[in-house]
Amino acid sequence: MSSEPTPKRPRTNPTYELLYHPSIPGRGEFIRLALEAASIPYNDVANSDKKGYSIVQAACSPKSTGDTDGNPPAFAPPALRVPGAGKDGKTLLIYQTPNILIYLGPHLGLAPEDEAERLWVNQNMLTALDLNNEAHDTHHPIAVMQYYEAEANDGTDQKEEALKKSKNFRENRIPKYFNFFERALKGNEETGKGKYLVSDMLTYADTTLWQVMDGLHFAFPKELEARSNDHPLLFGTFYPSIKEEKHLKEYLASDRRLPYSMGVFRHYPELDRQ
Ligand SMILES: N[C@@H](CCC(=O)N[C@@H](CS)C(=O)NCC(=O)O)C(=O)O
Repeated sequence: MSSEPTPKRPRTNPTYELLYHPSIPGRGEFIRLALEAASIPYNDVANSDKKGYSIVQAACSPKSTGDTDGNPPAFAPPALRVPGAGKDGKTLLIYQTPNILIYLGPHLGLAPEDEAERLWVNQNMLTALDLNNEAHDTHHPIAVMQYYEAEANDGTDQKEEALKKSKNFRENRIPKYFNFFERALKGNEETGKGKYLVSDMLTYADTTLWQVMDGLHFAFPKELEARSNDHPLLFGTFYPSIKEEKHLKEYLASDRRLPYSMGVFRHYPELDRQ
């Protein structure tokens, strides 16, 4: 799948290449949302070409000591390639979701000018990614490399632990994070109108938190429904407003937006509120 949102400004950006697993939103979605919110064209390498995933695998190969452009090895996707931005005008390769967002933010117009505000954006984005990681661990509390489903599991069942982990996540961690973000929105309400976490503009903290909330709606629909009235700005203003942002609305309705399946956010009804 090739990604070509309508540019909203003369194209001065290089053609960004997103290196991620094919067919799932996963952590790649945090990068896609930032690029889409800014309406900047990019190549979603593993989804745009059948052979694309081999490029991702080569970039994150456990045997790599670096690439021919002088970039050090990457541990895991998502990674971003930026032609012309590397050493001596070569292609830059960076990875780690937050690192990529921090790099892209100013280039995409999704970061405030003010240094303090930028740091606030970063800390909100990092906190939202912490929540994302905890959501992942609900179905993989023991071993990342083993399946959740018992029958596919080499006899190492993490279902029982997943039930305990999910209960704790739903009862303690979700409200703690949601209370925090509600307070952050409240503190910025005068400027951000409950729509934005920092200042009066859309930032990559907003797109990141929005994606985590959306994924949680998919994974834990009953839990989120039960909690929606506890956090009026988060559920009543922020979540519905961000998806109405012009370019995000177009993206979310497009076939570039991949459905949730077996990534970070999975819907196992037994892990949701009963
Ligand atoms: N902290 C990293 C985590 C990267 C990560 O866990 N990537 C997953 C896909 S979402 C992966 O392919 N991991 C392979 C591995 O950890 O062996 C980030 O935020 O980018």
